[in-house]
Amino acid sequence: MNQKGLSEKEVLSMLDTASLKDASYDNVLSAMCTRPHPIAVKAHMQFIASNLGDFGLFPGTKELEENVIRSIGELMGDPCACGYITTGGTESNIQALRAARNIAGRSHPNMVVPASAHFSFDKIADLLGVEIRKAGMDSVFRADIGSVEGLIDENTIALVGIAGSTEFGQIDPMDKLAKLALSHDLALHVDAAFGGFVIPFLDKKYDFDFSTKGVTSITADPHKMGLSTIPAGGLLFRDASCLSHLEVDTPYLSIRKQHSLTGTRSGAAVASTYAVMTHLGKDGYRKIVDGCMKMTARLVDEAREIGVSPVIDPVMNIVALDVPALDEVRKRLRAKGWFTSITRSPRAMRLVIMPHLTDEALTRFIQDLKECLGN
Ligand code: 0PR
Repeated sequence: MNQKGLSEKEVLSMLDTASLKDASYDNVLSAMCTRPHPIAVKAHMQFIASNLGDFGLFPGTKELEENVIRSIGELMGDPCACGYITTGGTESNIQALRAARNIAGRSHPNMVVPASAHFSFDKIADLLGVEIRKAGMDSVFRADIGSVEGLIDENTIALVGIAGSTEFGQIDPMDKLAKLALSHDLALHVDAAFGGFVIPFLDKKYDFDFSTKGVTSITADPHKMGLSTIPAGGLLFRDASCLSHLEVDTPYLSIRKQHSLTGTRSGAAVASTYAVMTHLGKDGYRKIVDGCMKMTARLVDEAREIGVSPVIDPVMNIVALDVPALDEVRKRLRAKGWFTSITRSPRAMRLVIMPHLTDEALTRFIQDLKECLGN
């Protein structure tokens, strides 16, 4: 740190230099985050000093959080669900499994997740001392129910289902996982970090939320397709008593107990989520999801025209394209400014069609892809 501070102008100019090095999202096809909605940014700034870690000081923000949880709960099939706004999918997944572990009280606990689970579950295994068992996939990259069942034993505390898998955007057969969970008396956590703000707005209906009996907790992130600001994750439990299994005593705060993983936590992200959800409403989100799905369909059609097929028919706005000479093509696309990512098995080009993508950008991408393939 400098001994003497620099002027505001100097500092802001340094920030400009740094921000110019960052991706602008225009050419980003690898991210599950996007530019937040302008009203989310305004709300975030208004609540920039609010700390829900000590919510006795911020009852107004706390009310907004209760409202937001009710709205997300309603979207997830249970307006009475309880929970809180986390820092993102990782924290929500950690807390859901922590509650399940504490409730089950096994000495050598294990969880059964599909092989498609996000890497946050590897962190959970390490942090919580819960063995991770990875079940196989069916031919379209959904959890194979036979494989899940085969991994359950007397020390299993929870099953995990993914609604919007990170690599393929696939939805696990939640009704079947729920039946398994109920018959073995296990928690069923649904990771809808991405899909939570997509699936309710798709034309096709899927079992994935609290309307399916047996689903005990859900992750659904406002800072992904919810268009809120970072860090805004959603964690919901069907049963309010689950939160008490996460509580610690906080004798010197304005509140007696705390159930969040972090101490100090952003009230700004809560206000931002409240603002964007209230402003867009279900119709607004449907329009956004419709737009992303139309672009996804166009991408698949036009990729097929240049000889590239998707690994599966996309369920949501995530496409895995079976591109020959994948590494070389991605390198060439990168040189043209595009950010793409990959799936692990099979290796394919993974593209996430977020609301920041425009039809014009998609036209340029297809043209560039065609050139990079050497067609
Ligand atoms: N669950 C699922 C299904 C996810 O896809 C992700 C993140 C998480 C949990 C964890 O969420 P947080 O990152 O909020 O803790 N999926 C993206 C991924 O790993 C996150 C991401 C977002 C990556 C933007 C890159 C990026 O630019 O691919």
